[in-house]
Amino acid sequence: MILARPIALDRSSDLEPALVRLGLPTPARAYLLDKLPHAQLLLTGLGRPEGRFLREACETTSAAGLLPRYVPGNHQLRPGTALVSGARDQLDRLAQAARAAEGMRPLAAALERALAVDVPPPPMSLGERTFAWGERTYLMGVLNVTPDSFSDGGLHASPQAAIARGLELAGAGADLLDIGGESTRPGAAAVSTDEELQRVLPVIEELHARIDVPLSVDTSKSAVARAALGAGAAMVNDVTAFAGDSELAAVTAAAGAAACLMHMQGTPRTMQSDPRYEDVVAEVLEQLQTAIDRAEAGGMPRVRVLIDPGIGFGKTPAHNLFLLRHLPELRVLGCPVLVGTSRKSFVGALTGQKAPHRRLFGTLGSVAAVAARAGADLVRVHDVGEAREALAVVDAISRANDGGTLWAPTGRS
Ligand code: HH2
Repeated sequence: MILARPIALDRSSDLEPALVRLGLPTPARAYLLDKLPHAQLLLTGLGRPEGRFLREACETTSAAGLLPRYVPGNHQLRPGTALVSGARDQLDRLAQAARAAEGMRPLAAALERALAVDVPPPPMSLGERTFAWGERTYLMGVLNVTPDSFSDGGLHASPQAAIARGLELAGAGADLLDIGGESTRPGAAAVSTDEELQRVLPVIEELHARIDVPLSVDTSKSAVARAALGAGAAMVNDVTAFAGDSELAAVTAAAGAAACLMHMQGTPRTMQSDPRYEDVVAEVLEQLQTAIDRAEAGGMPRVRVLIDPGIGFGKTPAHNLFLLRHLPELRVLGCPVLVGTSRKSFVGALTGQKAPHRRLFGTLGSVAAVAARAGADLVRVHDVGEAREALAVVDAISRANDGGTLWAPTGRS
């Protein structure tokens, strides 16, 4: 029987079983993997010299550049943009040519980062644990010590209840706990530094003494972060991405802690009134890069930074879905990607569940989708045990490295 089948290609190595089936030995497979798969790179922010360089370099490397002459009808592209397409070896040569050309270093760096999206960020130590990004999807458990959080407000508002919940989340398999004392839901009331400290500090102290799960403090205030880091927290999760409190980056850096920098359009008070983007992925990327620059200016090493597209923070349901589908593109920044979809309103809109605590199944669907697309390194969830089970299956399917044992004929190299 003649069979023709398309091959599911998430990454170029997905083609390898087909090349084995063709009977090709290792060197030939490696050669073809460089030649066959094509990538499309969208470039923005180019100056005239870069545009000129790309036009010429695309000729010599045989990569195709979508420059005006390739566009039917000779439409003008927006200045500063290009779409470059080619096989892996052509794009590598293009990046090398940029590296060697005068004044093209920023272009070379951008191309190199785009070509390295499949390479996981370096492992990160948090407290006693090491997060080996790429091996599996890690789980951050949400612990809100607030009366008004959208999903669990008031449930663990006393220190005792919050500590008990933290122990429960740790027991359910959380890799990290995110402890917050101020709700970020649209329209939430602001909380004073003293009040926020009173809420989170006893919980962080006690959990740090009792469990070895690293703790993250969900705050935008440097005074809260300083106290929390002093009490044993290993990470600062700031929804303003260091744009709110100018001391926060330096405080985080001085403690040697990690930081999660999240994208948000507007402020929690206004963000959902009429969010607009022309290109949501590009705008999120640009703002996250600016946030990383702020972190570095405050003394933080890039390898201690995680990024987060900020699902539901100044985004319509359509923006959220588009971003989640394009999550792998955020990898060009080279930082681990954290995603928080848990119980959020877009899940409610899709499932018809108005009450946030009824959004578990929809949440698990979103967690499975972002983990399977290999776009998320860490997912922030309220229901840790349930997400752990879902991820055990999703990761086994989507990330499993079978080492070639299923399809490589034995005895052949
Ligand atoms: N979402 C919330 C709060 N903090 N931090 C990051 N990095 N990413 C997120 O998506 C994120 C976050 C909102 O969820 P929750 O903590 O449950 O609610 P509230 O802010 O009302 O306490």
